[in-house]
Amino acid sequence: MRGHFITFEGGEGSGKSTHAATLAQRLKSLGIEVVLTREPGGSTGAEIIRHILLSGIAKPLGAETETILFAAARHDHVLSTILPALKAGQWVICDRFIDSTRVYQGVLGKVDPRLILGLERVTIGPARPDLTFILDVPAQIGLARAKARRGKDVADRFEAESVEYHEKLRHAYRTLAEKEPKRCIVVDGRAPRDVVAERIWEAVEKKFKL
Ligand code: Z5A
Repeated sequence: MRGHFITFEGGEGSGKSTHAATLAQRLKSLGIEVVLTREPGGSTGAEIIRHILLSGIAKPLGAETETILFAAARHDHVLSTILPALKAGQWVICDRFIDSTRVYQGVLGKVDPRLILGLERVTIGPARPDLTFILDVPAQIGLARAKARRGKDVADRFEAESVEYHEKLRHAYRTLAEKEPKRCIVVDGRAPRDVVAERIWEAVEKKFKL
């Protein structure tokens, strides 16, 4: 039987990595085999492309080229990591996936939706998420958390964008969730960590009848 595929989405510092890892741990404690992965990245080829994208050197090439690079990374990730795990009956938890492209490159980057959806169809094949958590926090809070965690390191290509940009992202994620209510659940990421984790767990228990 195919395993289940859960993705985490949201703005910078919204708590995706924290809650993807917490959920993976809780599922593992029940004896479930889990692959915890991320985008861009999650496979050897995709991690190389991640460096190019987050360094910002591809930004001058334009939003379309960045979109194609994200798609190339996803193609390798899906083929090398996600599909083999799902076929083996494992659960896959992924920190960012197709909705990041739809929001960052599509809504914010104004890339033609036909290119976004065409690349999506080609790269993901049957690897469509069963459930997506959208962690919702005001941009100021997310950016402050990311900055505190980063310390003296330089902000990456996306973190360096303005607060206004990050607020638009938040709005775009909420709109996306309204369009796909069966797959997407918006979780208030401002709540304390254990409260957020419990909300996520309740939704997983309900969806997959654990
Ligand atoms: N991108 C794209 O444009 N198109 C695409 O198709 C894809 C990606 C796939 C990847 O950046 C960038 O690529 C991303 C979009 C773009 N850029 N942005 N912005 P990344 O992987 O380096 O970073 P990120 O995905 O944005 O995640 P992040 O900054 O690591 O944040 P996070 O995973 O959402 O948050 P976190 O690491 O779990 O938490 C941040 C801090 O807050 C940390 O210290 C936690 O301990 C703390 N935290 C977490 N939850 C709480 C609560 N509830 N209360 C208080 N503090 C908390």
